[in-house]
Amino acid sequence: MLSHHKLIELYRLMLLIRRFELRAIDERRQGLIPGFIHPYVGEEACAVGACAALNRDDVITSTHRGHGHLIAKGGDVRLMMAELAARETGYCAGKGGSLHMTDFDLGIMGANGIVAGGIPMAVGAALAFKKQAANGAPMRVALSFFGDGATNEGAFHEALNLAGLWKLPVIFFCENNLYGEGTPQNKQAPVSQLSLRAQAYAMPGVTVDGNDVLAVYQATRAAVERARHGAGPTFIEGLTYRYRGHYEGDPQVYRSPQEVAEWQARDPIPRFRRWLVEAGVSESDIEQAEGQVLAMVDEAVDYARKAPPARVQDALSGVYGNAHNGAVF
Ligand SMILES: Cc1ncc(C[n+]2csc(CCOP(=O)(O)OP(=O)(O)O)c2C)c(N)n1
Ligand SMILES: [Mg+2]
Repeated sequence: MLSHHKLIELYRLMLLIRRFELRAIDERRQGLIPGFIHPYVGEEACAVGACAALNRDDVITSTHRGHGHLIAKGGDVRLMMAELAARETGYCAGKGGSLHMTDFDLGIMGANGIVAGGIPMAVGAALAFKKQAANGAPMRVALSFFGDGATNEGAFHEALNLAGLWKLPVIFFCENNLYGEGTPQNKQAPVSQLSLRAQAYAMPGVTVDGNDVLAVYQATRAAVERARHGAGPTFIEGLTYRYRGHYEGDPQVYRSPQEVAEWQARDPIPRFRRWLVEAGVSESDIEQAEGQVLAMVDEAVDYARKAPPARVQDALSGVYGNAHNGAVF
């Protein structure tokens, strides 16, 4: 069982993702942030539950809906907000925006604008980890986040095939939010339970309530144990839902307000808050975490506002290298 401290940490991180994104949406409307945002609002339990089962030196790959993954793996919200605001002090020196934030020190191999693009990257990392472990290093684990739509891409199937064949230490975490852009799942795949797809690649596939942070944590923990002990990959499907559009500004003609309301009744954040209170965590500890989150988001906006804008003359530096070392290849 998790300690009180760790339980509050799960709540704090989910709330930080929610508040960070709602604030970013607001700041975008007011002009601080150019470019697109694909909000993760509603899906926070997936990122937080899964990353809570990883070590700092394990790695994740992310998606176009990546803010939650970064924050859950320890990403700095000041550098994230500065990046969204196209500032020189942001994660990619203000040149990448929402879709490219990366932090190798934290094992974050990057947000990714290419649907399913992160999945083979995680398999490559897992192959390296397996080879390093054969030379005596502790086994590290790679976890790839991707959506339901990504499971219809060739890259998904090729990556799972090799991971299953080579028994690599990788976890495939599918955030099934029922839609790929505006296309509902029954119009894009012949199976509705996506974890069944794991069978074709000789790995366990489990479906969990992706709005229950503890259920996600437990499933991921079991998968991490398997991977660390050389038993190979696991596919986890988290059933969840995004409360906002595919992108901020999406008119959402493909779904009904009733459907959204039904899922909002299962919001992972107030649900876990109620659970914490029932489990004996004090109101004051919870409120303290809530206060910290608000202060961090305010500080992130302040940091972004004060930072210098990205400069046109730096546009070609760091394109293929570390954005901070100015290298051009
Ligand atoms: C290879 C590729 N094809 C198409 C797109 C356009 N696109 C961006 S997001 C998206 C939907 C992805 O759906 P899903 O994987 O379920 O993720 P979700 O947006 O629901 O989180 C599509 C088709 C893209 N970015 N990359
Ligand atoms: Mg989806």
